[in-house]
Amino acid sequence: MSAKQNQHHGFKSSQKLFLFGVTTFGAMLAFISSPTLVHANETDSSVPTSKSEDNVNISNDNTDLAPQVPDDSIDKETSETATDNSINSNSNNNVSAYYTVKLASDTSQDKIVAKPKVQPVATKTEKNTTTTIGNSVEDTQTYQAVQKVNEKMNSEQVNVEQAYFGLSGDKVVDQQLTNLDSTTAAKLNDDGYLIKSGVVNNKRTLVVQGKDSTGLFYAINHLNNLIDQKADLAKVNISESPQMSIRGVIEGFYGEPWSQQARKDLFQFMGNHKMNVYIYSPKDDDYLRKNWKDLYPQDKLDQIKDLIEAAKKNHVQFVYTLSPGNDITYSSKADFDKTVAKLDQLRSIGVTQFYIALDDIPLGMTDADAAIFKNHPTTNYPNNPWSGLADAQAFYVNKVQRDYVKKNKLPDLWLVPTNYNGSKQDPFKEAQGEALDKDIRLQWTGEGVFSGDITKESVEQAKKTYHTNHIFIWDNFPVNDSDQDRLYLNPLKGRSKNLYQVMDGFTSNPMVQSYASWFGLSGYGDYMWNANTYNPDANLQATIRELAGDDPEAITALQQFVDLNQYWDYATDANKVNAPILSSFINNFEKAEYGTAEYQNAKDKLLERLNIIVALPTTLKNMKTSGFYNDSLPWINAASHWGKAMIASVDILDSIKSGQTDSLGTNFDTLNNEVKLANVKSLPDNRTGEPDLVITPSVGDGVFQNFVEKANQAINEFLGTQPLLTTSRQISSEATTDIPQNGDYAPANMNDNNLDTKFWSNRSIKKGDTITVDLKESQDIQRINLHQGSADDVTSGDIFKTATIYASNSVDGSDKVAIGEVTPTGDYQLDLNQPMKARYIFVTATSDSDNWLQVRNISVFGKTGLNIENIKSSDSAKAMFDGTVQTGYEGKLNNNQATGVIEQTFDSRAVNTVYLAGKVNGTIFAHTNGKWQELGRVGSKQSLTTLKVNHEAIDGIKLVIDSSASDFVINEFGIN
Ligand SMILES: [Ca+2]
Ligand SMILES: [Ca+2]
Repeated sequence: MSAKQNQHHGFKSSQKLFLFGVTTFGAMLAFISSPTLVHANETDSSVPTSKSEDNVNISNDNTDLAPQVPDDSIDKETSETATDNSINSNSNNNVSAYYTVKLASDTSQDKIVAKPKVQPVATKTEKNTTTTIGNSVEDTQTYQAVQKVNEKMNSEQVNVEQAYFGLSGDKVVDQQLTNLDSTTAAKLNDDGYLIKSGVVNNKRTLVVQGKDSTGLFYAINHLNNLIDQKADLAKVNISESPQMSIRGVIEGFYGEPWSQQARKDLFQFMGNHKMNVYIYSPKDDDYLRKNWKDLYPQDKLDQIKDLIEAAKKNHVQFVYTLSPGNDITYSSKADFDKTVAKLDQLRSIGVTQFYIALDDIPLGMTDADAAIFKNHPTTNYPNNPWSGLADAQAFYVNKVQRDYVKKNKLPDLWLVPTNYNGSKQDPFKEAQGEALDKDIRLQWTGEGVFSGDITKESVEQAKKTYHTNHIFIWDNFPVNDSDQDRLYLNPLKGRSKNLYQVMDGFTSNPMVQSYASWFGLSGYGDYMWNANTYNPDANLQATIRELAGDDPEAITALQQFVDLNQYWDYATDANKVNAPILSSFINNFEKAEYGTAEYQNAKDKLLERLNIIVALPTTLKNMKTSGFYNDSLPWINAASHWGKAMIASVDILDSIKSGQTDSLGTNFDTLNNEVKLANVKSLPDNRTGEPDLVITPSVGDGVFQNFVEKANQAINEFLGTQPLLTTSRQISSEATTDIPQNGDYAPANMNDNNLDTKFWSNRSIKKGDTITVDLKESQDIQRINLHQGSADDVTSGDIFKTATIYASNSVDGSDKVAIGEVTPTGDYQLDLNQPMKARYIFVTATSDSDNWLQVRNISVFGKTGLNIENIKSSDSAKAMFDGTVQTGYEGKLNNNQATGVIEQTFDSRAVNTVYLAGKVNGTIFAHTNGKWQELGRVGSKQSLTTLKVNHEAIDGIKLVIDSSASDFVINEFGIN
């Protein structure tokens, strides 16, 4: 990509994708920032559309999922009630063999055996239900499920005398439906079902019919729930039919793949939520991506086979993905043969649906391909720069579809293309759309890689630009591989209710935490089944109950924990919320007038709520879905610490209002300790597989921080803190760099003292990249201020991951001395303990980064008045003098035998008090009339000390830290 291309305004957002290594492609930035694409956007309205594509009705295009293969067929010979074994049970016209199950109500449920044990018809009693299973039910699994529900009906003594179960077209079951004046399941969409009841021949009758075995499976689950809810089964009238045929999950994130158990538990969850597709595509399974040409070794193959079987039990189709794009030669026969060998291996263990993933791959071609696939004009692009690659990929994918999938009579191939988002016309989509086999089904992520909302119009447009009638959505929700500090427990929102009319379905890309993903997945299950009845909030509450179990304390706890994880950055503004439940308690507390009964009540309620949060690690331990607890524990622990910090904050605000400030120091101490514990890095970076715990879990969606900030602000007001700005001469300098620049973002922009202009690299930061500041002559320096990234308040983005600042007197750095480490903040300031002589300053990256670099300004200053002696700290001294107790300077004595000194001198001024917020043993002095005067002591307990100075003119303050003092923290040291 050239620098010129980088200037395109689309660059910034696309770069973000790349930087954060989203599940989807950084590679997309090339498309997004391509000047040709700009052209495409401009000409978009004139793009002719195909008439035939305007009138697609996908809702009638039922799934081409592989049919459910019957399990080992039931041994009908053993049935005493099989009346005609000679009849082909598959034929809708010849149904006469029926199995009637009559089980005693005391039959224990674990008596289920591999082969169905068919009982003779027993005489009806008042208590028991006579159950008839239509011979349309051929597989053991379904048969056993009916047996089991029959046992349950009997043990629960439901209000039904006879029950019928069968599939669509089953004559006897159809007859019962007719007797009930009901239609049959024949006209329902695949996977639909009926549960009907009424009186037939004076018997209270229940009829359960699935459109197919999956439909019956769902019906039985539904019936089980009705029984659990003590519903009156004599008054049931249910007809359910899915709006979308593909209701799935794609395990497609970066990071450690889910465990075998987590996947199996997921399949069961999916079955219960009527989801029917699982796409196996973990980015870190080397055999499907990095080493795709290698066959699985037997043990790995066995594991996949085990998964396939577990999926099948829950009527979930296991789809296998191959991602050959990293090193394939699309035209190579050898590579195609490798593909066939791999797919054959997977087919041998039961996979029938295959999927080619061409996401996150290099945008080049091998020389062999490049010689064959030349760029050529397409309908709207006379110079189509992507047509060669698009053709190469289409050649390969079409060949897999034609010479493997169709040849073996498998369901049509699925594909995620390299260019998988946005509905606007662009050269790649057009070129590939014109070349691709029309039966291949495409995945698409919506207008964005993450899409806050997805509309019917957008899908219709995408179908035109991709030249396809077969599209389904890879939805990057609730995936968190690019935001691994977050758990997304917010319900699915922002997908139009009418999407089912134009597309086949969704697969949700879930989180690294499999069980925590169930919140999002439950929403997909409901939404994809019937978007009209899907209610996000009701779904959320139902999922809370499902995962929490029966313990009311666990339900309340989970409700509160879920509330703390509701903000999704990509949601449309209307759907963004920050801990709404907790916020309402805080709002009531804040708006109540101090001293009123309302205030006391609101304070009590808030504290009660905060105590629920504090107790989360204990109460959630008792929740039913322990996998969720284990997945979420780092967030649960962090929330608990925030809860404690919040309680201290309530006390601080309350005591300052009341004037009873004795406990202020203790509460300030608690607040600081708990905030520190809440910020412990307790998560690994799963994306890079770094085993170290390097990420702080984010929880509370900013609500904790805001409230704690208010308590700190109250302390600031109590102390009268203000920034103690020391004046210092800025040294004129010239900044240069060896890092290539992006567009007009020249190095000279780095020290024009204008924060609106910047240097911008045109690539990611590499270890050794250096910014050089030339001070023209060797002179005293003490402060360096670096404004990096897009704004002063950023802590990530286009900033140094790690960098060292050196001072030197030679341009080659031969005598350079490290003087500071740049921290990840947009406004980094280094204050040296004492001034030092230097001619050059170097800022050198000490690690590679996925991020590019922006430097808005770098300036160097002379003596500042700061003097620090015998203290070791990695914090910026600025934190002691920035006017807020929220930032602090932690350190310890270099030499324990001597005292430490922190001294700040400034222009003489009239002062009322000298204050110190911190935890340090020492003596405070003020400089007045040319000498240091002792003002008082500060102790090692957290203190908020104010010392009167009586309006004397002073020009310096000093803290002498006792020798042998332990580690200390100084939040703020200043005057007012
Ligand atoms: Ca600038
Ligand atoms: Ca501070």
